[in-house]
Amino acid sequence: MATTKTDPKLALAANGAKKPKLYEGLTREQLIQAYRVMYTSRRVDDREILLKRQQKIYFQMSGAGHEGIGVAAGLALKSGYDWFYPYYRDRALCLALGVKPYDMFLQGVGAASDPSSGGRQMPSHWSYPSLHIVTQSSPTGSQILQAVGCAEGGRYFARHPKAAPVPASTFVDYRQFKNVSFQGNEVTYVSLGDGTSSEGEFWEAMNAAALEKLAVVFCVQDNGYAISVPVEVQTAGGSISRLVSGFPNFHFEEVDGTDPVASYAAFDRAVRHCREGHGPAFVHAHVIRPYSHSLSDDERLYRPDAERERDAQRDPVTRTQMFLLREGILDEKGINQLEKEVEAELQAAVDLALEALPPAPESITKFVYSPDLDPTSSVFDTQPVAPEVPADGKKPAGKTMADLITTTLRDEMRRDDRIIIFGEDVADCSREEYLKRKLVKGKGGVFKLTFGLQNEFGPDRVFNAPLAEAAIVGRATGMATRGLKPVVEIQFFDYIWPAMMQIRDELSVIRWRSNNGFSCPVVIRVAIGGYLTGGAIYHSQCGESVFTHIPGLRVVFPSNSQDAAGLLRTAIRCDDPVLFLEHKRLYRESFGRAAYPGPDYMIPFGKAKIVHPGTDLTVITYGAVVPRALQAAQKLEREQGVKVELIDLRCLNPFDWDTIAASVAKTNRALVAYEDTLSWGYGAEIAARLADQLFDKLDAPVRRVAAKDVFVAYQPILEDAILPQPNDLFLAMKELSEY
Ligand SMILES: Cc1ncc(C[n+]2csc(CCOP(=O)(O)OP(=O)(O)O)c2C)c(N)n1
Ligand SMILES: [Mg+2]
Repeated sequence: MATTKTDPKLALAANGAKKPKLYEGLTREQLIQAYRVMYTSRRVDDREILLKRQQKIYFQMSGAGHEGIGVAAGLALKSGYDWFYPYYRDRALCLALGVKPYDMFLQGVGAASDPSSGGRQMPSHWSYPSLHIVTQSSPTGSQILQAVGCAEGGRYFARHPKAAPVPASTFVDYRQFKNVSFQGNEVTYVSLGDGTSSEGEFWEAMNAAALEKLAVVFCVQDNGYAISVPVEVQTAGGSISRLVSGFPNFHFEEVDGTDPVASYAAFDRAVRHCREGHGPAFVHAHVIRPYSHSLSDDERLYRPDAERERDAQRDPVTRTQMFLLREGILDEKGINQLEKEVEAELQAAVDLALEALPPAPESITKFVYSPDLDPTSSVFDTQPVAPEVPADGKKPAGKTMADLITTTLRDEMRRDDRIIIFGEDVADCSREEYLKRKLVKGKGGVFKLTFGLQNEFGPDRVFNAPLAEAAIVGRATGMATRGLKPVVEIQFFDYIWPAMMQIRDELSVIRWRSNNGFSCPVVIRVAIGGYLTGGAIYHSQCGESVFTHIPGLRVVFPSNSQDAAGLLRTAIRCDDPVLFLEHKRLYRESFGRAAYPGPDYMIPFGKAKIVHPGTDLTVITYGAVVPRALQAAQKLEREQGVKVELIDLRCLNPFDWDTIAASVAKTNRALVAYEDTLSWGYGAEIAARLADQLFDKLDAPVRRVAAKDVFVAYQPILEDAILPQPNDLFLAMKELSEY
């Protein structure tokens, strides 16, 4: 245990009075308080283990062995000022920051009043908004990228303070429900285990933090094991410190994390480096794990007694107690007294928590989406402005979907300083001086939809991200938690999968799992779809139903430029995360061009459009199948007099059941058409609902037309055979109308 480094001669103050002895800057009172936190932390674990054995709580995850580094971090950082992305072993840190044992027991019993999640998350999944402890999940490592985004968010507001106040806008938007706080020199803490440092997201986060010189302290709590896997099997060479040592701009510390004094000294240096703006820091703390991985694990199956006894010699709680006695900071009586007080507090907290009411079953759907701003409401129903008539009186040329998406992004960025755009290639030119010297025109995306935005709004608001999709979504999630509105781009739908963990397990569930404590209304724009002649497997995929299956995520898929403008604006202004799917084939198609609908044009989510009215058959579709189905419907009407009612859903989650139901009640026949592979696709849900709710209205089976159950091939003859064509749609419509 580190003792004072103060020269004894200097311990005498100028007036001769003895200065109180400090331990790496910590006073005796602070050390007693540190011990109280560590002891409390261990005893909360012990109480939880007992409660679990008595079947009064349902899970237990201990912070045992990690108390030293936890309390040190709590002493070096400021609660409610700095930001925290702790992991499940950070019980001592949370206690040091002000969380009460009672709050922890409430989560254990799954109480309605559990401040972290209202009974939705297992214990040790911390979330305390007023302390800036951001809701934590179970996937190892997904918090790390968000911590980077959180630090970026804080820095953005410090550099652009006028983005922070809620504007007195004529139109409601997410800002009314997103108060921003920032300090200018705040630090973001993120922790993880040694095993978690094997996750790709860890490396993406380290890279981003180093590149951006962000004030993030990465704390690896190395207990030598990831469940049963020892560190030498996990980390090449057995030392994460050695592996990360080449990252620039970092301050590095490696410390005995069972020693709170040495840990505090290391943390203090790390935090100072960050707070002074020099960049991120890395604290590698060697700790122990005396209670197995969790209550479901028995480490004696893979660790011999001798090894476990070696660890026990380093137990941080016992060591700190010995240290206090040795230094004369507390005597045995004092220790006993402190421990008795803690036990009494815990007993009272447990008794109270066991009486807490469970959440009401009816509450389960609360906070899947924003309770404040409903994007299906009339607030988002505005009319397009009349197009300007050119001087020559000729009808103005319609704008492409690409044009209107760019225009909408520009309009919204002018209106809202919290919008930032990043992704792969989205900037005009990362080497700013080329733009300034007018040596280059700028790129603005592989489809050029963000062209000119960096030029107008600057590199703080429009910038290229490293090629790392999880990082794009994870950073955006962290930024949005702080109140920014990231509108990020995934270059091709085919490459969204590295971000899937962030989308499925983080972005879409943060509001729900924190019981509305946190939210992250990010917009993810994604170029999707085939019909490209040459796009092949990896530039043509659909797969929207994978995302419509995720509660908490809005999914939009426009088929024409006016809808794209109206829906993108709703996506940006609304208070929920949105996946905005842009069909590449439609970007510059002559179908569906339209005049600029104005800077406030919005379409509510979940409102379909009847593209072609009819009475004989309902066709439900969206995206690039809309023009193909329209062609087929027009031919069927011409040749057979069959009147097809063609519905463009525009928004896939929520979708407009009322329009579908009203149409099918009238036509008694339904065909669902979509570009994605047939089986388990988006049409399956619509077909199932039709069968369930409109069975007595149907005069024919519900049919589907979709892609074959294979990937999209390169050779155009194969692509044509794979994707639904106008003739496939024509034949299916004809057959169904004759049924
Ligand atoms: C992405 C993901 N994979 C697997 C798991 C299951 N799991 C939970 S904890 C854990 C080990 C983590 O070890 P480490 O990072 O060293 O942290 P420690 O528990 O030792 O503190 C695993 C594999 C998970 N939660 N998330
Ligand atoms: Mg570990």
